[in-house]
Amino acid sequence: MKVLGRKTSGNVQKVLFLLEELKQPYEREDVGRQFNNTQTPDYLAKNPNAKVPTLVDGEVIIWESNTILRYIATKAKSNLYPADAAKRTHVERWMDWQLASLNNPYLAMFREAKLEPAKRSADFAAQAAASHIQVGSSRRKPARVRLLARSAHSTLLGGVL
Ligand SMILES: N[C@@H](CCC(=O)N[C@@H](CS)C(=O)NCC(=O)O)C(=O)O
Repeated sequence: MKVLGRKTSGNVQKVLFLLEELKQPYEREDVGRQFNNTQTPDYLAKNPNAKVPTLVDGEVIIWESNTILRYIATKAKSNLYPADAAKRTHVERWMDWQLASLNNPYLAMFREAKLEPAKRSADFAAQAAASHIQVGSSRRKPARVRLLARSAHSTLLGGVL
């Protein structure tokens, strides 16, 4: 399998984490942002959204990171993506939740968290709380964003990850 995508992308990283976790052999090629190579006819033929990651597995070409994760786990018959329909929903609901409910507010918070506190919007703290995201700081990382490990979330995030 070949992962097309820069390793600084979170969506690429989740694919790499799964491949490593399942000990699957793979190659990775630098694509995206600073490499300025997502608008080529060759890449657009593989991924019409011009985003990363894209997975190439022989004749099979897949875009959308969560779809790629499901493909890899299914192919490897991993219990990270259970065959049992009911058990599987426990993984899928969090993947769907991440995409539909967490991702956009998280990205907004992530970008704003890098700013000096004085430059953040007035409702930054309220938005962070509403989106289950906590912004903190440490000496090593001036701004960090982390998902609150609330009991409601930790059951599965903690259980699966
Ligand atoms: N929903 C898509 C989002 C893909 C996406 O937005 N990827 C970002 C990186 S995280 C990207 O391609 N940015 C532009 C670039 O790197 O050229 C997925 O999960 O694969």
